[in-house]
Amino acid sequence: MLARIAGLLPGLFAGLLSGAVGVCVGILVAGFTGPVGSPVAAVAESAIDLATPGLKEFAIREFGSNDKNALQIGVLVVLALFACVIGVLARRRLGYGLIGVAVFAAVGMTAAATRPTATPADLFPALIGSMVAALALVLLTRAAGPARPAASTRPAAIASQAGPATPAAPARSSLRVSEPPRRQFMLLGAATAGTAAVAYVGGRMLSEAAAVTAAERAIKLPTPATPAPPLPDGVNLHIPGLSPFITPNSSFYRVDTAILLPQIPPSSWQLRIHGMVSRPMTLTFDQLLRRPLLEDYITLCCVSNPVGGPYISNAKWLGASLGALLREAGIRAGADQLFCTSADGFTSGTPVQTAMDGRDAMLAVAMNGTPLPVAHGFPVRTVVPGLYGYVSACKWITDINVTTYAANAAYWAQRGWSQQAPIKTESRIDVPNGTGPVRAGRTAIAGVAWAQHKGIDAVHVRVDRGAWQQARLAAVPGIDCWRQWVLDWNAPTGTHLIEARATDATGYTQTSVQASTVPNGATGYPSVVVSVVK
Ligand SMILES: Nc1nc2c(c(=O)[nH]1)N[C@H]1C(S)=C(S)[C@@H](COP(=O)(O)O)O[C@H]1N2
Ligand SMILES: [Mo]
Repeated sequence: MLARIAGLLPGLFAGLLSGAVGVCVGILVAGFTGPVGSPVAAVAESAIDLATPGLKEFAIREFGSNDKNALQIGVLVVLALFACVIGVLARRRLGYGLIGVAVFAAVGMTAAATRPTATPADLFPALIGSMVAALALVLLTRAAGPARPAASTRPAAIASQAGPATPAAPARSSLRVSEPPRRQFMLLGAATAGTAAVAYVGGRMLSEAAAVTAAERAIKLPTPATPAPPLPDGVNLHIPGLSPFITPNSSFYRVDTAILLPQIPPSSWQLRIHGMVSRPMTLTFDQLLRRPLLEDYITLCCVSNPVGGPYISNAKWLGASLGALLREAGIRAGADQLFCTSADGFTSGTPVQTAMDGRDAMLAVAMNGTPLPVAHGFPVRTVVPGLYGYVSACKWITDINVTTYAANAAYWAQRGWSQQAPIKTESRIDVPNGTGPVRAGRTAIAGVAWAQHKGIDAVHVRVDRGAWQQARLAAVPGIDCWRQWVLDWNAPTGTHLIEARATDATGYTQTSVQASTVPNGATGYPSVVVSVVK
């Protein structure tokens, strides 16, 4: 009896593993072709359609809102049993097993094809999954060696007839029964299981990402209660090579610790505000959208942006006032830090005072008129004008713990960066960029300058350490964003050093002292060496 079961084991394993890799590859393919053709889901949905009303009621009664999950588990159990049978049959005769896989394929493809929104592409998950299952079945069955349902008993019988004169036969038979499965079979089995696991995880990630993309597209952004001021004429000086006033989302700089971007469906997003507050609260995405929204042009900048570096961009943000929310929560005396946590575990520490001093600190939901791209924090992030990103711009935010700086150090503060980090008044030269020669004669030296929440009052440029010349400033809609500037230059031939410096509205002029980015932002004049030719 035991021997008989042991004899079935390779077949059972081969069947189960083939079925598993087939289903998982199907899920992976559905990650590309869309959820409609995902094999288990399609079969489960078809089962619902075929079920009698009485059966449906039973399922809803017994499993409640979990009825769909229960059904998918049911489909998987049936599938597993079927796969076992296929595996055992395949050891008798490979053809039988393959017919079984074809039945699998037919059921899966029929289920997918009859979904109301099915397209031809939805046939691929079941088709490709079944092909992979068939391949696995062939390989595993071959590696398992010849079937011996009878062989496990028969040699012993022969041996007993043969008597003690032929001891080799019973020895061989007992060896066969207890023989460890062949190495090749084990290795193939492990490889199949590994493939199934990788396909499953990959498929799930793809379908989650697709679901989030769909949810993102479906969001209808409310009109802001406090719209951004109209963009004045002349925010763009229209100089080739100069950074546009608004950075398109696709070229907005990105800095984060995420290897895989968090995929958060807005329907499951929640923000908890707790800690040193009188009225802790939890907010859903819909509740956030129903609040009066404000809109502002805010330039985000990374503390690790070197002088002249690229980690700075400007966008029009839309979001709910962070200050208003905090007032509703009621900040208790002594709290000085908003310890914000992202869905991926990153943390940032924003000063309570800055978030509540009336500037446009917000829980942003949109960027340049579209919902936040996933890479920039979908569905919700903080944006606080005037502070470097690591202390103000928590993407994928899910939690705000109102606390103190003494009690909690956020992600980068634990790694040697300052707990408080206002953005330093800085400028950058975009044109000329120093990568190629410039023609002698009239040309533009142009760039951007920023002093968020202070405003830029002047930019000066000097060539070859000569006198500082005042640049012409572009228009700006407010003080939270960067400002373009230009100086007309009559360029003489030769190699020249161009430097710039910005002065903000508090009267402070950016320092010439060079500091590195650690611990709270780089300083020094931006400079470009340019060769001017005839
Ligand atoms: N969740 C999360 N939020 C984050 C970060 C991060 O690593 N994870 N990086 C911060 C840093 S250092 C910066 S400069 C800004 C950059 O925002 P962006 O990628 O949208 O430009 O996001 C901040 N928010
Ligand atoms: Mo940053």
